[in-house]
Amino acid sequence: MNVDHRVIALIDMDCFYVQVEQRLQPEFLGKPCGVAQYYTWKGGGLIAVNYEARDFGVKRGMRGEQAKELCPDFHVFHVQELNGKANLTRYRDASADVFRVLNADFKLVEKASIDEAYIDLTDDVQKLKENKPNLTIDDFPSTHLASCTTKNEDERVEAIKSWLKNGQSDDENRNLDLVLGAYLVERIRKKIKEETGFFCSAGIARNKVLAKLCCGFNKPRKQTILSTSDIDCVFDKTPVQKIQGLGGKAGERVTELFQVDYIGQLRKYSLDGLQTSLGDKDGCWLYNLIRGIETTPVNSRNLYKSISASKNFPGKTSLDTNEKVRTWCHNLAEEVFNRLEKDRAENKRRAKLLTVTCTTTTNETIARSCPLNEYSIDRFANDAYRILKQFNKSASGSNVYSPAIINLGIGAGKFLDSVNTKSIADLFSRQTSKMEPTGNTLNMQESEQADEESDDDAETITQKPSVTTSSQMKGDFFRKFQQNEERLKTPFKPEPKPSSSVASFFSRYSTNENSAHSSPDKSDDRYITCSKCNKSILAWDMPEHEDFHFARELQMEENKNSYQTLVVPKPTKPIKRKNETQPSNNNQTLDAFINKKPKN
Ligand code: DCP
Repeated sequence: MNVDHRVIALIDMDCFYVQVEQRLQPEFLGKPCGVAQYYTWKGGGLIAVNYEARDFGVKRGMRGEQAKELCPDFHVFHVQELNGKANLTRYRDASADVFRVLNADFKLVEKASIDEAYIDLTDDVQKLKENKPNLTIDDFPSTHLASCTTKNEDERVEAIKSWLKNGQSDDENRNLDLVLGAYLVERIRKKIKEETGFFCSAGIARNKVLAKLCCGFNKPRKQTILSTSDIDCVFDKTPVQKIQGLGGKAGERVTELFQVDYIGQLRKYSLDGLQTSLGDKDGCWLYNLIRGIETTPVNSRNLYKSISASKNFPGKTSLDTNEKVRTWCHNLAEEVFNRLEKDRAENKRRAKLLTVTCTTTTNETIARSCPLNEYSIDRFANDAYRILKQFNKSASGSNVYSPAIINLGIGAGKFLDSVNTKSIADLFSRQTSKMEPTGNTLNMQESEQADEESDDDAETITQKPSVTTSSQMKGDFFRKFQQNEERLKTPFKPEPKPSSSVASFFSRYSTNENSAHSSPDKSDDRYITCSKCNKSILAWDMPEHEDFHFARELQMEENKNSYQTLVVPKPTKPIKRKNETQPSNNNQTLDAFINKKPKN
């Protein structure tokens, strides 16, 4: 298939957490509201703000009290907490509701974040075309064009009408595909509203990057088509960092290196020119992207590969007594247990490996696993504690835990399908006997950190095979910064049984530019430095950020075939990827530029 002829949509829920709260308390519908997480200080930090409140200038990141100053009627919902941790269950469940609707109607749906999904509509559009539907402008009540030429409603209507009417010439035919895609998206958005109560917006284009970009053009409750013929004029006004994959440091460096502000300004560079600075793959990726070509496929993703909970204990809150370690083993075990039970009911499968990770004040990271024979909070907590006890260097008999723990995580993975696997118990017992040769001594599976991993490479969702080929355009350099497409690297694991339940927050974390802030103001107390990757993270993103690291560690472990000794030192210098092409001139290449150590 020529990927340039694909029709891709991105669906993005509007002010998602607020809508979830309003669904529970409908009396707040239509009123200015926001959702705050953690610190009750000054009304809590806002992580979601609805559009009514945005009209008053209220923004994400503000404190609830600040919002009330701008908008006296502002109402703050608070994220639930469980055992001192943010509990996102409510939003995950709401997300699953939305994905159930999407999966029921489309085959190729990719969860991009808790409230975003890509859909490959190419085949659906072809089928629709064969049926020669008699569509009118009334079928497109909320469809807009990301065009620089259509300026008002009349022009929008005329353009859509003409695309519908003249599906003959090559160009028009391609626009017809997009407009048919837009029709399908109008329909699914309506269905989402009817079945979940949630409003959403969408972008429809030829590839994921363009769909993501134009989705934001007419939020909320609207959708936007970005046709190939409009790319140049749109790109001329699009800041480099607005492009998916160029949002973080990669984008910053591109703007510095090429002295450009807008992505369209890069059009003047030849393929050779871009490749000389960026390397072959990334230069080629960018060269094509500017011309509207980006071939990353929509990958269906379904189930979690792991379920985990973790928490940071910075400074004085570090876990420095056996009692504290035991308590937190229990708290985290409880969260994991609850999510596992739910997963078992929904997905008919069982995890068979329990993993504990911790980072200590001496910056050592420990990860150990043991068989998971039964779902029980006490069992999880006891196993975790027994593992951790072995790393306590304080004198025996003392209640001190040393070195103290500053991050603790418990997770479960290696899922078995309990429907198709007859003898899970057998398997457990076989494994247990293999791993626990003596009495009640707990044998631990140890893990190691893959040396080529960068911080954003976690993937915890099982993928189904993709129908299109993987993009080879993005090279290692951009991939390090890519917020969404790293999954191409993930070892493919066929999913035996498609499921409508899609629930993971890791991709939301990894797609969210706000989560890891490249250079925050040091005095900004909203940011905390992650002890694992040294990134500055918004305080309210920290629970997910920790889970993200934890999941990555768990997955690395899952991907291993043999039991090996683990040492996970804290990385002190940038890790070089395997097969990374060396820049021809270290001082001139973007690669060298990015890997350069900060001056202070
Ligand atoms: N979220 C979060 N922390 C952040 C950003 C977002 O917890 N730093 C949560 C709250 C959001 C949800 O994720 O409701 C989805 O994030 P989006 O960035 O999609 O923002 P919204 O859906 O809130 O608003 P929009 O309508 O602009 O997409």
